Amino acid sequence: MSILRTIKIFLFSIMMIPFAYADGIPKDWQMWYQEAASPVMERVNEMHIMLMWIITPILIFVTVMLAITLFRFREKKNPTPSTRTHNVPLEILWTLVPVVIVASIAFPSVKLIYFMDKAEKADMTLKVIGHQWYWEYEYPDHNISFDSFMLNKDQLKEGQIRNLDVDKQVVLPVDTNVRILGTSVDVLHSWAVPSFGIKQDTIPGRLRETWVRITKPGIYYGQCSELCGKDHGYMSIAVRAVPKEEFEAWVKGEGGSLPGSETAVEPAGVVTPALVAPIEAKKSVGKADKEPAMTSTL
Ligand SMILES: [Cu+2]
Repeated sequence: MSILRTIKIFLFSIMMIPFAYADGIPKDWQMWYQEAASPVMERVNEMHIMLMWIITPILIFVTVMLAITLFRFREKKNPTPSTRTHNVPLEILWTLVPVVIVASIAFPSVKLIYFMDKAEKADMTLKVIGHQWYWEYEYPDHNISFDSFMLNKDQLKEGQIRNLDVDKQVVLPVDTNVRILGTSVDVLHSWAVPSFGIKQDTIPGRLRETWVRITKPGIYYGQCSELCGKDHGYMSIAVRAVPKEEFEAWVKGEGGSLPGSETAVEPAGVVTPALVAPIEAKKSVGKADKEPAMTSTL
């Protein structure tokens, strides 16, 4: 391949980056993240672009400097090397400039970490429990729980995706702040859905929190992202985001209850020990005598 052709392909690939977004699934030759479907992922994208603008000039600058140094100060052309060891203004400059660069990255980065941390005001809760090797889901506000297994090759129906589709999808309403609580009953797992900007470790005996507000209906795929044993690669995640009315119909179809109705056990937006895995629940109840219950009043 000629150099000109390589350059042409490279430039074309860069131009195509904005169009290379996938929709909730990875695609062949994908060059960017999957399409953002939550405010968190939109901000992750923005952060990524900002970082590219910072690191690309640095990369070019260092490469050019290195090339100039290699060429101009080669032994043949420069037989007597300089013995200079200090240059105060230069040393101040090459200390201050990186400090400014790192600080300009650190502030937006920390801001984003806090934004990802938890929902300001959660409308409902989804609990994710990692097992070797499948996911269990609970909707404490709706009295629903089920296991979700990846489909084997011979179970796939027309249009389903190998190694990503599952026997029972997580269904969530769009435009709703969903608190996601993650835990595990055996080893470390990680509930990761790229379009949501979520990669949350699920840890036995602990409860981790994150959140999502899905911006558009669709099916979003993910996988376990923590090496958790022999079937680690087969713990797929499929989230179907639907309009609110459709979600309510799904809840009824699953035999669940809507918050506010008579059978609802917990009001939405409150974390109680009952949401914690059985072992965690026992701990929380034990602690409740001495400390206030683990309740966040939003
Ligand atoms: Cu896992």
